[in-house]
Parts: sequence; structure tokens; C-alpha cells
Amino acid sequence: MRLLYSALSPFARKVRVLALEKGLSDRIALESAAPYQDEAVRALNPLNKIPTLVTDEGEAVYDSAVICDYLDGLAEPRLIPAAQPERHRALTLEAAADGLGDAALLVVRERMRSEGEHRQDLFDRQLKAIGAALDLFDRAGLSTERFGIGEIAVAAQLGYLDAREVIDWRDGRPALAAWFGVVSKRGSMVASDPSAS
Ligand SMILES: N[C@@H](CCC(=O)N[C@@H](CS)C(=O)NCC(=O)O)C(=O)O
Repeated sequence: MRLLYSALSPFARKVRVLALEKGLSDRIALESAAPYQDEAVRALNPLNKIPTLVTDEGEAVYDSAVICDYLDGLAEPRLIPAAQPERHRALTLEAAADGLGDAALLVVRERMRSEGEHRQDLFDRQLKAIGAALDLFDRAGLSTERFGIGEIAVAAQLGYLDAREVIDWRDGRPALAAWFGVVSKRGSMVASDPSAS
């Protein structure tokens, strides 16, 4: 399999962490891509976004949630619960984390604009979504024992907030900060840390 990715992409990191946790990373060749600079991914994914996975059969799979679902079916341990209500809870946590990631990407891109082009309303809207998602994660009582799809998705996005200095998210969220302090020491998180590449 081939994974088109970038070291900084939190969505690609989610996929990489899941693959590492499942012992699948040796079967995935990482190929660096730069979707904001070129069009190389579009032949595989019309959205020209990473991560995009190419299976051993040559099929393109995206987005990150679908890639994780595909990889989860290839090996044990299953990191996406099969049974309800655990399944919808885990996938909803993943969706909230991914949504935070979408908002964080917009904040980072908005910050790159020159002063005159800056859209404060757009910026504030995204920061509100990020703040509310972080509050939810802080209250969620995240486990340091279980590291399934929801927890992986949250950890990948918190790493991105740090790497891009999006906001000081630890302020007022001690439970989330303590949780991240523990899970970020996992081998899968250390191996995929953007600051290490
Ligand atoms: N929903 C997608 C989001 C992926 C995404 O936004 N990736 C960014 C990089 S972190 C990207 O490729 N952006 C290129 C663009 O928007 O043109 C997923 O979960 O995979």
C-alpha cells in the first residue's frame, strides 16, 4: 500500500498512528505530497487532499476516516468498535476531532493572508468551533488505557494545534492536557510526531 501524506497533516497522522497501533505500518510506503503547492494527488483523489491511500490492488481510498476503516479491517486489534453504542460514540468523537482539524486548518490558512484580506468573522467562527470541541474533549473523561479511533483522532489534532501554535488549548483544560501528556508518549505518537521529521 502507498499513503500520500505530509508529516504535518493531522489527518494523515491519524492514519499513521492507527497503522502503527495495528502493526500495519511496514505494509504502507509513505509518499510525501504537497496538495497546497501542486496537483499531484488529484489523479487519485478529485479533492486533491491528503491522506490518500492506494491499496495493493491499486484502488484509491480517502478520506482519513475511510482509510482508517479500511485499515482496521486488515488486522487485529480492531480500533473501531463493531457494536453499538461504542461504535457511534467512537466515530462521533473522531468526527468532532476531524471537524476541529478542518477548523484549525482554516485558521492557519487565514493567518497566512495579508492584513487587508483577513476575514475576522471567518476566523472567529472557526476558533469558536475549536474551543467548543476542546471543551467537549476535556469533559469526555478520555481513557489513557483505550487508544481507539476516537482517542487517536483527538491526539492527532492536539498535536497539530501544538505544531502550528493555533491556540493555547491547555489553558483551562487540565484533564485534556494531562491525557495528552500521557498518550503523546506512546510509540505510535512519538514515531509520527511532526517535530521529529
Ligand atoms: N476530511 C479530510 C480532510 C483532509 C485535509 O483537509 N487534508 C489537507 C491537508 S491536512 C489537504 O490535503 N488540503 C488540501 C486542500 O484543501 O486543497 C480527511 O479526513 O482526510
